[in-house]
Amino acid sequence: MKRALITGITGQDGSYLAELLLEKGYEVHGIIRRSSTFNTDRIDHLYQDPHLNNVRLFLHYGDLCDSVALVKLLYELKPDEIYNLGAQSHVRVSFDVPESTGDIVGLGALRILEAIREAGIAEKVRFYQASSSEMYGLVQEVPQTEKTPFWPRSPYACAKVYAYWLTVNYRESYNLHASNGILFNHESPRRGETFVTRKITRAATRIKVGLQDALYLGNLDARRDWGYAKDYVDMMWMMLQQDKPDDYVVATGETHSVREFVQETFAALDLDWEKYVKYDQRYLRPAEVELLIGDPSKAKRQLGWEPKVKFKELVKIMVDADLKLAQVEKRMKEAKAQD
Ligand code: NDP
Ligand code: GDR
Repeated sequence: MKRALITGITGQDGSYLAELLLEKGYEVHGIIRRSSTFNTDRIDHLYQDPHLNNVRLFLHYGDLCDSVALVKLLYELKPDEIYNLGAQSHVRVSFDVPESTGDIVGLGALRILEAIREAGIAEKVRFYQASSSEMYGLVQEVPQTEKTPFWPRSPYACAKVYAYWLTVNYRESYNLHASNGILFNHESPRRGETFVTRKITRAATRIKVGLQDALYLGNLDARRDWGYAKDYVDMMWMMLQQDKPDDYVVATGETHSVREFVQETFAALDLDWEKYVKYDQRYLRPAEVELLIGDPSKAKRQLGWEPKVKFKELVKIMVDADLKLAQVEKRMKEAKAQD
């Protein structure tokens, strides 16, 4: 049985990747952070009592800022595959907490790579680094490919560039099977609620059922290449099944503005978006990434990967899920009012 370790298992991608690996028969280990409130919502449905037989999901306390814990864990587990998904992943927030973002995203990747060497598993392990289209930042070329130069525009993106090059460097220096997935934005009903797509689908569905009356947003003109998280975790796994490590763009090849995402969402709910969407400058970034559109042809050519879900279907998946959530929320509110 193959053994995988996922950092960031409690996040959007970590939860889908854990599902995928369990389906494939892996033993899956995840690093979680101690928190005063539960932070395992996205993986609770996968959790099994460790006292039972045939358990294949194991959670370990740890942190990308704690080298000793990482070395110990890698030494004990000796995993076949490591997926480094842990991050302070919010671009706007990285301007507020640049140092800790750099510590987790940049040095965190370094700590895992060094832990691989320290644990003596560099020859057998395969390593995936969650690189990001944010590294392209200021537009140099359209669409963006594996060869497009980086021009990061936030502390988050600068840290991701550092982690990207470390991954390449450890591949070249130590012959490590280390690959970068340069993933463009990918979304789902499990997306964090402060990222723009989920913020929009949560708000519009709450407006629909009468729980909210306005949605405040920043820059509506920014354009993103939005895909579906479930499609993208397939590609993470595929990259580590190749004989040779490499770097791949993972994208849909389409770009849409935030305004179009708003329009599509409100139209799906039969609402006039202009009545509800308001501007708040607090959601602007000191430096913005205006246009992202990826060229996934290398992933298709070499690995046969193609996204199944595109923009309109993605919006529908998210709206349907959030509408159900809003309806439950409304019923709970009404039940409380009757108490
Ligand atoms: P999320 O923000 O949903 O999840 C981030 C995960 O990282 C959570 O499990 C979080 O734990 C964990 N984490 C945060 N800080 C630490 C730390 N100090 N030590 C260990 N773990 C930590 O991100 P996504 O799932 O959306 O993204 C996964 C990865 O892919 C990230 O690295 C992100 O930067 C990158 N990426 C994402 C894209 C996207 O569109 N989603 C596109 C390109 C790259 P907790 O739950 O406790 O907060
Ligand atoms: P991004 O995602 O920064 O691309 O990073 P986000 O959804 O936060 O922003 C996308 C675009 O929407 C504009 N925007 C707003 N954004 C947020 N969050 N809230 C708002 O109210 C709002 N109004 C407009 C933003 O300015 C931006 O242009 C995501 C993260 O998952 C990263 O971790 C990942 O690396 C990249 O995608 C690829």
